[in-house]
Amino acid sequence: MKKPKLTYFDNSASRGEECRLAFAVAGVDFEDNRIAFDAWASLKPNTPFGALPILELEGKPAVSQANAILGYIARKHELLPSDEWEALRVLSLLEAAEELRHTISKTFGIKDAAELERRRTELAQGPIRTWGANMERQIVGPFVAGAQLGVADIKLFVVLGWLKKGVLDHVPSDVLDHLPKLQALFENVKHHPRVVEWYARPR
Ligand SMILES: N[C@@H](CCC(=O)N[C@@H](CS)C(=O)NCC(=O)O)C(=O)O
Repeated sequence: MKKPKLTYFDNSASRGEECRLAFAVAGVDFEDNRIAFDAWASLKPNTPFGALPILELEGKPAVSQANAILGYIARKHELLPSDEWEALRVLSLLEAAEELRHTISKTFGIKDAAELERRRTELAQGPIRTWGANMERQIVGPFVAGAQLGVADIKLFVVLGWLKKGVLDHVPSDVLDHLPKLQALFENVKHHPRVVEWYARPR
């Protein structure tokens, strides 16, 4: 059986990284296909929706959409609760995390510096904090569904890691640090042995 092949950009961030991390946490040997940005233009028209990540399984055409890929990995490798309603709740959080990304990405490409500052400040004080408070209420603790790390924890870890890097101008890196359950979740994922192993691997 050929390994599953995950294709994404060669950076440890965003939608591709959370799929890689889900495979790593599940202990799956997968092909980690990383492409350079300058190779993207020629690959793009050959992907299902012109975006990455894509997943290829033996004998099947590529599929896209990070949350669908995460759902597949989670169902197959026990990163979702066995209770159907709990699983549904966890999957809903993957969508909520995507909504946050979409909200923030509306400010990408704003060229005017003052306008960017205004929009990002508004985001940080409003929608991002509201999203965080809503997400906080969804966490049983220490992980989303309780004691066991699952797929939503992995996605939240990557999204929170993005905010914490402070790479979004005018969005303070500690914008969600006041939320204890989200912070504990982030730290618990970061220190999970499989996650530590993933980031310590030789590259
Ligand atoms: N809805 C898609 C969005 C995928 C997406 O926007 N991917 C970005 C990278 S995170 C991308 O491929 N950007 C390059 C492009 O759109 O040309 C998903 O969740 O996977």
